[in-house]
Amino acid sequence: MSPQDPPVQLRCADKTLDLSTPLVMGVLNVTPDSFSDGGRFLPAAAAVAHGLRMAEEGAAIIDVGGESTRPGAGAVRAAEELERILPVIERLRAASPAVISVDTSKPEVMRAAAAAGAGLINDVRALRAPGAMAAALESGCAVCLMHMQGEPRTMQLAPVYQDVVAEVRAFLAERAAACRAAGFGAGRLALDPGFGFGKNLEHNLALLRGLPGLAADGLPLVVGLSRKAMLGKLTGRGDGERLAGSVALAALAVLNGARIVRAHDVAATLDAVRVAAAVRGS
Ligand code: 8Y7
Repeated sequence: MSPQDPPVQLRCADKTLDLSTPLVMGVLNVTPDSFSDGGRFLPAAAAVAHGLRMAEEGAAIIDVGGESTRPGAGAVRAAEELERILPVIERLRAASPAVISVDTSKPEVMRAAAAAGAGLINDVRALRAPGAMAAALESGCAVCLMHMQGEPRTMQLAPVYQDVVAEVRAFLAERAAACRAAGFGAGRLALDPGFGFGKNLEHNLALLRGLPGLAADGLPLVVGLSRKAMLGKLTGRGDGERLAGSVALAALAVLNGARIVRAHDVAATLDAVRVAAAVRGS
């Protein structure tokens, strides 16, 4: 970024994020397999406490998700998703200055989450669900448009591209253009290549190398690499042992231009992001 450029900002309803230094988005999964004994009872208090801890560690954004989008995951009804996330959004909103993000593709969930205080919609389907574009537009929230090939249940079976970087870039440009045509103003959009969403290891590595050219129109880039399967392939480590690899990828992503890094381990990731940003000179 040259000194004459306007500051990069993300307008998240009543809050504005300054992206002139890269930020960390903390992952807060509110699904039965994350904050409970596996039964129906979802202790919102535990999820809120974890969200507040991530904010204290320096997360500028807390990404609250009630529908698992991990490879192989099934669908969740809107009512159930709302029952999981609304109490958490309301309480985080009241207790923390962080921007609350809602990880959803459903228009009714977008509307209710925005009314409860969310400022960012993180949609792995990039507002392609019927009604999602209008709901997101009216919400006043910023939107993260992510690329995914296929659907979570089957996307990792056999992802195929001719040129993964070109195809992801074209998809993101098309979704950004559709949003602008629908009325999204400057500063309300961010783009994400969707690491691991219908991508094998070679695809993910190509996207990481190609990151500097992915958002040709200058929209801020979000990346999510934390604990992902590509780290298992590269290091041989299981889910709980990927902190060092995740932090390395976060630094490389920022060096290649990422402005927001979605991560589970906020304190360590923020250190890596600050170091990489200093090297990059942003
Ligand atoms: C991403 C994401 C997930 C990502 C964005 C996981 C919800 C899988 N990954 N959202 N969500 N980018 N924007 O392993 O990479 O966290 S879920």
